[in-house]
Amino acid sequence: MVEKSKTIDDKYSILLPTYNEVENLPIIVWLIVKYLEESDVPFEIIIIDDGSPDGTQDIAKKLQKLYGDDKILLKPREKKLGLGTAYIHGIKHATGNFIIIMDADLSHHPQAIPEMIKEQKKCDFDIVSGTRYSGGGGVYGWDFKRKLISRGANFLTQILLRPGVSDLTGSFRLYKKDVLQKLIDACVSKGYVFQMEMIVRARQFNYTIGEVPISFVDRVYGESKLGGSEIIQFAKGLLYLFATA
Ligand SMILES: Nc1nc2c(ncn2[C@@H]2O[C@H](COP(=O)(O)OP(=O)(O)O)[C@@H](O)[C@H]2O)c(=O)[nH]1
Ligand SMILES: [Mg+2]
Repeated sequence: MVEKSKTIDDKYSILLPTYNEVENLPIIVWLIVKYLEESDVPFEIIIIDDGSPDGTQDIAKKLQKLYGDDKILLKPREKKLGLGTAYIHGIKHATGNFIIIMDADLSHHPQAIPEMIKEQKKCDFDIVSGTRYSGGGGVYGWDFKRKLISRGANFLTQILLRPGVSDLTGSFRLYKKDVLQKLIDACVSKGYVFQMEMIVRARQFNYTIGEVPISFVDRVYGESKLGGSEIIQFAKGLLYLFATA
């Protein structure tokens, strides 16, 4: 539970990028609303849908009617333009002073959000990262290959860049808005490696980072967009960071 606090001005903008998440969107939105209302924190959900052919936007419109257009903001784009730019697009419309980024496919459970908020307040952290690789965190439903890729990517990055954060490739995080904006401006990579570059750059800028253990559950509905080309891109991005950071 997040304490009813003195910082009444804090507001949390949750960015939900979606591509073909028609089954997942109503559930994730319901869960976010439930946990944040229980915690009594001001928030808004910004849905960035990239022209999903499965009707995700129709569902998003219904959810907006249901919860109100102050709680659900729809900022769609014409076609699939990638996750990195979806965040940049979403941030432009955020009215909160904190941004939470998470996947819409139910891999990230909204119950961790109040914990991230609490952790942030503890030391006024610039960033709080959900971690699958320390404390009670974990990964469920991935096959061996996917686990190996994720672990391997984290391991390699730890060795090469020593960022001091246990989960580098995860994408369930809370940022101060101005911090996220600066990091996005500084980051050069696109795709899977983007999350890792954000943390590496955060270290360069001496931002403070807290961690909250999360359980990551593989998506039940729909398909992952991680493919072989993403893995190659990740390796290239890592080497680039190693050479320049
Ligand atoms: N707006 C937008 N969202 C995307 C795009 N690609 C993936 N997503 C969303 O980003 C989140 C993570 O994608 P996902 O395929 O689950 O990646 P994985 O968890 O690494 O397999 C999900 O909510 C997707 O719907 C994109 O090009 N545009
Ligand atoms: Mg996923």
